[in-house]
Parts: sequence; structure tokens; C-alpha cells
Amino acid sequence: RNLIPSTHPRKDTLLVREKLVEQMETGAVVPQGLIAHGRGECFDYLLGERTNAFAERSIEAAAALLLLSSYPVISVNGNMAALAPKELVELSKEVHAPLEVNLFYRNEEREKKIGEILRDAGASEVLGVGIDASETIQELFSERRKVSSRGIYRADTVFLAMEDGDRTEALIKLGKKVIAVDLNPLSRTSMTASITIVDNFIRVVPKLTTRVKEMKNMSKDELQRIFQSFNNKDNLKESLKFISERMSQLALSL
Ligand code: PTJ
Repeated sequence: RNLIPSTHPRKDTLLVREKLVEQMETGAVVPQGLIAHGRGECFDYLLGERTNAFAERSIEAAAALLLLSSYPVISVNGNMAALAPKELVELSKEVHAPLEVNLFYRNEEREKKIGEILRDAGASEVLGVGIDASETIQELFSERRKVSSRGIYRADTVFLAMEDGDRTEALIKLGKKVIAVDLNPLSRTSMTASITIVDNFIRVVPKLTTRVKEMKNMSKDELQRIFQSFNNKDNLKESLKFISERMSQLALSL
């Protein structure tokens, strides 16, 4: 961390990497999480490292869905906890959605560690740790199948980010709605979620909380209108078109 000069043009990106490396050393993040992050960085580069108009629209639809849901739950993995713990706690409080630890590379030490990070960030309760994750999602064969009966198991909407594809498919099959944050518009998670936010998780969470605050007083009809008029496939198409047009323009300007 001390080796990063304050004048480095990509200082912020390097500091984010440091956060993940630090949390990998504590055991909260798995080494595979660093690989996943690298893939994300690459897509972020192609997207211009900003929240584009299509992502603003999916954030609005996600805020509407969270406000319409009767029991939304925020599913947290190692990367999410390392990158934006305070912001996740704030979102959780704003939409009354419990935080639940759900890991692909699950072990008790990591569950506890991530629970601790979230509690240090202000969470009063964290689900999915230890015997709390005693329910099973039969459709899934990874460790992500272990869920809390007070959380993901009974949720009508699940907010998740930076995931391998299987789980979103399983949750959708169970009739749940899924809001996914994924910089890769081509991932299976992106393709199967009810709402995919193609943007960096670090930028998305505070923006989503702000949008929820702004939309809190809207009528149910208005929120329904916003959610129903959102089409995930069309939004993903827009993100791909955006990348391809941006690349063509950059090629011309070289
Ligand atoms: O903590 P665990 O055990 O649950 O494991 C978490 C990882 C991330 C290792 C696991 O879920 C995994 O292997 O994920 P994948 O299959 O590599 O998918 C991660 C997706 O997140 C990829 O499509 C990346 O492009 C995307 N991604 C990475 N960083 C970000 C991101 N999307 C949004 N914001 C990011 N910062």
C-alpha cells in the first residue's frame, strides 16, 4: 500500500486491489476472488469506468423492486464484504433487507470472518453463519445451497453480486426475483437475473441506496410501472452495443 505513489494515475484502482489483497490475507476473500476481480476490472475498462445510462436505468428498476418486495435479502460473498461493507449495511437498513453470508468456497472460518466485517461496519445481525445456514436449496450443488431459513430461503427478492452462474438460475426457478451486479453482461448470472446492473459493485451500492431514498415516497403503482417497464435483455443489449460503439470510436481516435 505504501508503495503506491499518491500521484499514480490509477491510484484508486490500485487501492481497491489492496483492499482485496488485505482481506485475502485475513481469509475473508479467496484467491479466486482476485481472479474474478481482474475480470471485472477488464470489463470496467471497456465500459469507461463509470455508471452508464443503461446502468442508471437498471439501478432505478432495482430500487423499485426492492421497495415492492415483501422480504428482500442481500446475499454477501467475500469480495462484496471486502469492497463495500459499510455501504452494504446502509443499503440493508434502508430497504429493511437482512444481510446473509453465502459463499461458493464456504468454510466456517470465512463465514465468521465475513460476519465480523459486516458487524464492524454496523450490521446488527448477519444471517447464514454456522448453523443458521441449515436450510438447503435442492436445485444447487455447490456450497451456495446452504441458506438461512430466516433469509434467502424465504426471500422473495435476492440482491447479489460477483457470482458464478448456477445460483441465479436456481433462485429464479424457485420463483424468486434476483437483482445481480455484474460487470460482465455476457455472464450466466447477467443473462438469467431479473435485473442485471452492468456496473462496478463499488459504484452501484451507494447509488442504489440513494435511489431507494429518493423513490421511497412513490406509490406502489408508480413503482410497479417502473419495474414492469424494465426489460433485462434489452438493457444487456444496450450495454453490449455501448461497449462495441465505444471501442469503434476509440479505434478511430488512435
Ligand atoms: O467469496 P466466495 O467464496 O463466494 O467466492 C466469490 C467468487 C467471486 C470467487 C466467485 O463467486 C466466482 O468465482 O465468481 P466468478 O464466476 O469469477 O464471477 C464473478 C463475476 O463478477 C465476473 O463476471 C466478473 O466480471 C464480475 N465482477 C468482478 N468484480 C466486479 C464484478 N462485477 C461488478 N463489480 C465488480 N467490482
